[in-house]
Amino acid sequence: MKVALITGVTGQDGAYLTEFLLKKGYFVHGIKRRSSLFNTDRIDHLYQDQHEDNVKFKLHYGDLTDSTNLIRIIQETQPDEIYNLAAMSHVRVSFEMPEYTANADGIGTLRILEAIRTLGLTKKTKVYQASTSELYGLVQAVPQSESTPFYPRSPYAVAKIYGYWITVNYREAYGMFACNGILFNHESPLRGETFVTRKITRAASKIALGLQKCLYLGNLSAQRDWGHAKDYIEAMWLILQQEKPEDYVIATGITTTVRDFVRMSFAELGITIEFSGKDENEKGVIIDVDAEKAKTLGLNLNVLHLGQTVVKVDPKYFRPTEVDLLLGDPSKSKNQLGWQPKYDLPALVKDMITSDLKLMKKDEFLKQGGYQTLNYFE
Ligand code: NDP
Ligand code: GDR
Repeated sequence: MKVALITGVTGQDGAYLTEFLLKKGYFVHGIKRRSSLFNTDRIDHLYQDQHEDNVKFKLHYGDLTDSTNLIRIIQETQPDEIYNLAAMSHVRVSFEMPEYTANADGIGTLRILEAIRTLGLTKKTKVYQASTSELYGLVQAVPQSESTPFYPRSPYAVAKIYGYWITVNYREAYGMFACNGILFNHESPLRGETFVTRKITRAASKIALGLQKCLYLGNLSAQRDWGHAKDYIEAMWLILQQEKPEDYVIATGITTTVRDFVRMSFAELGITIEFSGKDENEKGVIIDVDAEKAKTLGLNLNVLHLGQTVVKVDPKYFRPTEVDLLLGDPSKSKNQLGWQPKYDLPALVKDMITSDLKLMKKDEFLKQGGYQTLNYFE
């Protein structure tokens, strides 16, 4: 039985990858951080009572900033494959926490690689490093491929560029099977709530139910190459199953503005939005509602009115330096890995809206029953 160790197991990708590897028959170890509240929501359905026989999924407390902890976990678990997914992954937040981001996302990668070397596992343990399209940053060329030069635009991207190169260096210096997946943005119903797609699908669902009036966003003109996380974690696995260790771009090859993602999300709920104005004064207004569609979704769009402003710009979400355009060229991964995504953008939006509408209806139901908030101090 193959053994995998996943850092960042409680995150979006960690959850999907755990499910995928368990289905493939792996024994999966995951590293989770200690927190004062439960942080395993995304993987609770996969967790087994550790007293049962045949346990195939085990969690270990750990942190990418703690070398000795990582060395001990890797020694105990002797993994065939390590997927290094843990990171302070929010680009905007990295401007507020640059030093921590460098430590976890940059040096954290080194700690994993060095632990493998220290333990004499360089020939046994393969490493997948979660690199990112943010490395391309300020546009040098489009579409962006494995040979496009990098120009990072945030403390996050600068930390990840260290992770990228230290992975290449350990591969070349010590013959390790260590690879970078340069993944473009990938989303899902499990996406963190403060990333733009999930922020939009949650807010659109709430607005359609009359639970929220307006959605405040930053740069609506940013363009991203968005795919589905379920497709992208499969590419991670494929990268480690090849004969030779190499780096791969994983993307859809289509780019879309944040503004269009907003339009598509509302449209999925039967609401047509038109944008007007410029920069900080741009706003999105309802110009039509599709009563038939709303009915099939169990929505009463009477809570909305034509001309209602449902999207506004709040400059606090602008970034000191922005990445304007990401568009990946996935030719190498399609040709060499045989990777083929199953979801396109409309299918992704539909999946996220379906899931968030269900969640928000639950909220609405609880609110009607008087259970909106739980006050611990009552
Ligand atoms: P998430 O933010 O959803 O998950 C990040 C995970 O890392 C969480 O489990 C988090 O734990 C954990 N983590 C954060 N800091 C530490 C630390 N110091 N020590 C140990 N664990 C830590 O990210 P995604 O799942 O979306 O992304 C996975 C990886 O891929 C990340 O490295 C990200 O930077 C990278 N990436 C993501 C892309 C995307 O579009 N999603 C695209 C390209 C790269 P906790 O749950 O406790 O917060
Ligand atoms: P990104 O994702 O920075 O590309 O990093 P995010 O969803 O945060 O932003 C995408 C674009 O949308 C613009 N934007 C907003 N972003 C957020 N979060 N909130 C807003 O209100 C908002 N309004 C507009 C942003 O300016 C940006 O241009 C993600 C992360 O998962 C990284 O870890 C990963 O490496 C990259 O994708 C690839």
